[in-house]
Amino acid sequence: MSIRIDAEPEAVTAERASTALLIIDMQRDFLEPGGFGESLGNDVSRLAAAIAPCQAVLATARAAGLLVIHTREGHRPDLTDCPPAKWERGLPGRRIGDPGPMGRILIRGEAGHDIVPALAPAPGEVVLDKPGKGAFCETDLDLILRNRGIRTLLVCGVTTEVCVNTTVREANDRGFRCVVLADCCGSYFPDFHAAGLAMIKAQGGIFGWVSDSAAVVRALA
Ligand code: TIU
Repeated sequence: MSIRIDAEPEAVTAERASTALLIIDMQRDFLEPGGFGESLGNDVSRLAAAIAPCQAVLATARAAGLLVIHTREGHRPDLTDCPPAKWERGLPGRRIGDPGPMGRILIRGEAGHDIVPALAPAPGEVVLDKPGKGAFCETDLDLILRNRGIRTLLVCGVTTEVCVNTTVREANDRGFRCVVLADCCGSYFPDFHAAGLAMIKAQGGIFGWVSDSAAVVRALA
């Protein structure tokens, strides 16, 4: 069954069966105080606005039977998968692997690494752990999408200019069509959020389309 989603630079048409919802890194470590986002010097309260629109899209995608994939950025407890160039980021004593109020920062299995409760994965949904910013880097995302015949990704998550943009760029080069939902994304920097979205839809949609939660709910209802 075809769906048509209002978007920029123009509406996008896709097949329901080949469309997946990809929710990137809606983790406590990025959205709540005491985690990785705050350790980098950021005001984490800026990301909360994305939660409710993500919930609306997630509920709609579940009802429509779309493949749902949640990603989590994080590392093994022994940090063997954390490049030194990445570990060096953040305030000393509050780097990846250091103890914080939500457990060790950005470490798999710790409370801060969990997805926020409002967007908790349901049984049967894919939860994909990734060591990098892009969701394809050193993961089996490409394999999963191809095995399920996915061609179009509805993309939500944080942060707009870091993990969302990196993933969308990687997805484009692998041949996937990306529809980024503006109100379902968030950044610690409003200017970067706006620029990150503008870069996707510029030049006739060089990396895909920009839409929003209401348009997806309308299209899938
Ligand atoms: N720092 C920042 O804006 N983002 C990240 O480190 N990771 C994600 O975007 N998920």
